[in-house]
Amino acid sequence: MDERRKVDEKSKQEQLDEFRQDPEREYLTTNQGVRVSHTDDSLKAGERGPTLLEDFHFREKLTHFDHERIPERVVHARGSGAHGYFQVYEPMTEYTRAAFLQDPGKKTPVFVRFSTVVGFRGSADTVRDVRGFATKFYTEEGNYDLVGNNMPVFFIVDAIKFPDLVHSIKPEQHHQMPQASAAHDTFWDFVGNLPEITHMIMWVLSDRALPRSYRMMDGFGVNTFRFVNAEGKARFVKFHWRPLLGVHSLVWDETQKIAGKDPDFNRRDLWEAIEMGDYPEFEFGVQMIEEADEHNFDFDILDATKIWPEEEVPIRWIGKMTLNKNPDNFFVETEQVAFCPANVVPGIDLSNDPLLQGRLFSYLDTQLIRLGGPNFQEIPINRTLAPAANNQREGYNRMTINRGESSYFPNALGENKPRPATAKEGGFVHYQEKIEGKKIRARSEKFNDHFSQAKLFWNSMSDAEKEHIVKAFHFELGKVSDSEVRKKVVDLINNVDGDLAIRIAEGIGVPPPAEKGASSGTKKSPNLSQERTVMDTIKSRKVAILAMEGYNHDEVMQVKQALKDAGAHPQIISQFHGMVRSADGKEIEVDKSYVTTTSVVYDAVYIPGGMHAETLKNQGYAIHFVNEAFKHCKPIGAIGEGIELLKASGIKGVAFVDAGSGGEAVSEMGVVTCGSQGDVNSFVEQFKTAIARHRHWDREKKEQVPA
Ligand code: HDD
Repeated sequence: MDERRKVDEKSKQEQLDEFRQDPEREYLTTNQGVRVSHTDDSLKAGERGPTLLEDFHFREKLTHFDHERIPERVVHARGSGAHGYFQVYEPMTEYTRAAFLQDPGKKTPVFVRFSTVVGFRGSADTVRDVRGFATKFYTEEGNYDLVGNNMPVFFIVDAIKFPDLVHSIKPEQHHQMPQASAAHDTFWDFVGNLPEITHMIMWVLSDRALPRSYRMMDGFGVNTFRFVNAEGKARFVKFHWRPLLGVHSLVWDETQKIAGKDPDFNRRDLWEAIEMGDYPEFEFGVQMIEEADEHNFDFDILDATKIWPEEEVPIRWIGKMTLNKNPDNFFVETEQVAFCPANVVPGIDLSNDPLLQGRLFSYLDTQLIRLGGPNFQEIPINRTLAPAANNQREGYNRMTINRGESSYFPNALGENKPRPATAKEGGFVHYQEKIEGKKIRARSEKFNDHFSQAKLFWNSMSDAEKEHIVKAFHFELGKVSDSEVRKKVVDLINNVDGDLAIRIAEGIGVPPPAEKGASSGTKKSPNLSQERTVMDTIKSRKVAILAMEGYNHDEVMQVKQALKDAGAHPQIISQFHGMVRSADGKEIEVDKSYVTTTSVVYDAVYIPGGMHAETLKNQGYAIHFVNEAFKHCKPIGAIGEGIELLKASGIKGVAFVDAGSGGEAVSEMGVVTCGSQGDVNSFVEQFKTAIARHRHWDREKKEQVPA
């Protein structure tokens, strides 16, 4: 066994243990370890006199505090991290020599950071934005970083335009508004002038930009990489993550409300899920293209504004990642983690994708200043498990105590160590690609089809998804004050789909395009639609149970237990915290009160039977709760007298069973009702099915709900 494999037996968690400090230490000390006797008053010349410079404890405490902030990431400033592990399903030896992709029995530690892109570090989680999905694999051959997003394409084809893109979407220069939003003039001005952005715009205006949870979104490497096997044979690859819980989104109105009620919504969801043992799981997939087929597609496979449609290049699911531990310290782990697409291991190589090429420079460059100099790889979260050994020395915050006098190669004094490794010894050998060409600022012609895949995406959406995209355009462009900017975007979209351009124009007060655009294709790629995602589980869904004095205890206990058994998290909500009494004198503990929670943070709501319905139907809070859940297309269940609240809340267009009836429960558009004499088991089954569907978009056709 060679040296690298031995170190893998030490887990990342064990490595981090060396740096963990628990709060059980008895005495407060200075950074020099000297015990402090008093920390409430500074050292003064007399009880009412000035503070003395010699108060080293005061000075040290304040000095450290004054320097606690580091620059936030220029993009992806707001993020949340988690530890976990990755396992491959079967040896990938035929395609790659990467050691972590060979042995299904091996667990490779990972750290993942999910993020929004545009907002500052303290911005809200639920804004319309791309989500970052960056994974650091601590492999036995060194760190491999897959720095991806939850959308498979990007805004631009060449990294040289990245500063322009980011300047346009960030808050405007003169007044620093708006926060964490693309809905303003400069971004849409940029869009209208850059046709290559069109495909990505379709994704950003779709429901993908509003994930219900970091645990319920896809991940994509976006750029084209290579797999290289031990014989040196290479294939082009694209990487994918897919969540086992399916890809689910919030509703736009809901995201805006959550941004106020719980700006940490996605962060909290990830944290709580891991604490409760609902470990997020993602399957890892690859699409592979043989080198010989490089030019056999309508698109250029090095163009990051294009997908490789699954119909043409199937995805092979080769492994699974499980996130099972929250960080102990947000700053030290999640804030200081540093990802870089250039961090690859033998068996995974780069391509000439011009977006990727520029990224290879940018990440290290930004980290040098963000993390205070060239030694940030020594920060515990960034350390490799394979020992790093080279002749780099000194610089700010150097931690490693290198021994010996030589720090150069070749050397005789240090027996010529550390020396380069051959490929057989695990050395990274860059794939030998033959390159011939002129030194020019240009791109290949195939990059210039900006509309076919935007149209493919549009064609693949369900009616509800299409409607959401149109509404998103109405919001985003509706916020643009310059009508010329708005018009230019409508003209751009006219190249994708004439009808879509007309629908957008209608909502934003600009004339439709003079000539309806020619359709750029009728092809579909069905898996692009979220309608095809996993909809057979209610695991980790939050279900609100509204209960006031007089609720039906036995029924609540039965439904609550059934939901729990299926992996959901039911919570009792009542006017006040404490206990609430049932009709037959039993009690149940309230989880959240009317002032501490709101319908927008739940996935479903259930109104039990019992006399409490008389109170509920006269409470604005309860009426609004149900009403809003209905508007946001969430599953709603009601039994017996609970149905009265549905009626009081103004829900129309859905048939309820009679409150006092018997028989099976009835489910319509995700509203499940069961009479007080009815079959609660059938209610539970139908309610679970409705929750598993996540949202019931057919309700959106009934715009009558005022919430
Ligand atoms: Fe980037 C951060 C993803 C293009 C320059 N990027 C960053 C993060 C993610 C991505 C997930 C946050 C990592 C973390 O959690 O710390 N970026 C992408 C994807 C791209 C992409 C999927 C397209 C394929 N990025 C891109 C380009 C450039 C950058 C073209 C510049 C040439 N990205 C950066 C950066 C950041 C960054 C400025 C900010 C903080 C950092 O790197 O460490 O260097």
